[in-house]
Amino acid sequence: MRKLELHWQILIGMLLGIIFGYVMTGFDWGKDFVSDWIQPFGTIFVKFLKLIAIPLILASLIKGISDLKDISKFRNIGLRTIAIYIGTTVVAISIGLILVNLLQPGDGISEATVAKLERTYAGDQEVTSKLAQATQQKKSGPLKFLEDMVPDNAFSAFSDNGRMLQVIVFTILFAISMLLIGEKRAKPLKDFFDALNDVVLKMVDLIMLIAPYAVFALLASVVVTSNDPDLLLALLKYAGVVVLGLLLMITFYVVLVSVYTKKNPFWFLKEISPAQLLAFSTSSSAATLPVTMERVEEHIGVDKEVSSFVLPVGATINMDGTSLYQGVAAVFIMQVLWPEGLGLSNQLAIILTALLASIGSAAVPGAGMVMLVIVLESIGFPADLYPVALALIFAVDRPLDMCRTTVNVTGDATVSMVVAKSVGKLGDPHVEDWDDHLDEV
Ligand code: DAS
Repeated sequence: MRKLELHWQILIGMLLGIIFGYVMTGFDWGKDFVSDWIQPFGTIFVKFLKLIAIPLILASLIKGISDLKDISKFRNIGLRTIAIYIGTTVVAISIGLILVNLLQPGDGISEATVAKLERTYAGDQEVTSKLAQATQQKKSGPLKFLEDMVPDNAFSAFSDNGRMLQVIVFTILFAISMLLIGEKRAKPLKDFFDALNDVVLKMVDLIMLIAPYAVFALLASVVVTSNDPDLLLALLKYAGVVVLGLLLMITFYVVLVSVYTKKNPFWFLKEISPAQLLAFSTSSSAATLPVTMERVEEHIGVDKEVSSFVLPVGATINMDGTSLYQGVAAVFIMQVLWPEGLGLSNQLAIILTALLASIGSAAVPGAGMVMLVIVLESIGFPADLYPVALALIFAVDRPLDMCRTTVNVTGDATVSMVVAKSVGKLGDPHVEDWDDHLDEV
């Protein structure tokens, strides 16, 4: 297995996991066996990746910013990054809205199917907890996510994976201050964080040794917990519209990489494929971030001065896949439950609120669906319809989350290449192949 390139190893692990999961669904003890004896290995792998995400952000951001030597360069990279992130997210939402209005997936849903979905999921524990999370989120004002960016205690921010944006804000302030005290005074700190960065990247290599086996466990547990096939079929057109939109978004990235950076887009997709496959398997941009950073820096050639800022920020605020999904899901729900809400003004409002909602979405599984309630809220969706609205899309949310997280990660990698190219920091890859890394391990 070790001789295969990493993405093939992961792909084989995924396929075997899917097959194993389907085989297990044939036994009445299968679901319990997978959740008791297989799923923990996937959970451990995701926990390892999350374990190093915060130290990696800290070390790489400090190294990246302190390497700049000049704050104006950081401002230049920061402004370009935010502008391009907003641009790609607006493109994503627009693609989603055009497709869902053209293809009308809501037309095919019968009253009987809505009633069955409502009976099956409206009271589901996960749906009600997502509603509760969304209600909590709704209580806060439109700029709450800005307030939340600033930690009131650095140590608590570092101790909680969900506060990645707070870690980034603290670390940027810390790194800029290092620049301001001068290279000589900051040298001991810079040497420490440079070494820490190398150590954490080597930890990524070690953790990735178990990736093929871990994705086997992750996919097997997704398959055995997937919902009743007939409901999945009823939602197939809706899921198809989301996936078609996500594929068009990948095409947009491929064109952007090819036209602007002049790099071979298929080489680009191959080199980031391990990160995409992990994003698909884990449904978590945050868990995938260490691998995304390693692939973009070592295999694409984006300078750390750019990747160390663009990727951590992207993992938390740039979710093109999620925003596209929210555009499609919001209109699909209205097509089925609230046709009178389908006016142009509401659809334009969806572009803005899906942009903000995707910025506010956490980089963890299922976050996009929670923030969808914020999008619906902004266009005056009837409050009493929320349980059945979420029940309507819940059955296919996990597979769609896997797909949209893959696009989120691909978008971050694409923007890091575009920003690097625009500031002359897109070089040649350092490592031709992952095995070169593994041979060192
Ligand atoms: N799973 C989220 C992520 O990690 C995306 C989402 O829930 O839409 O990117």
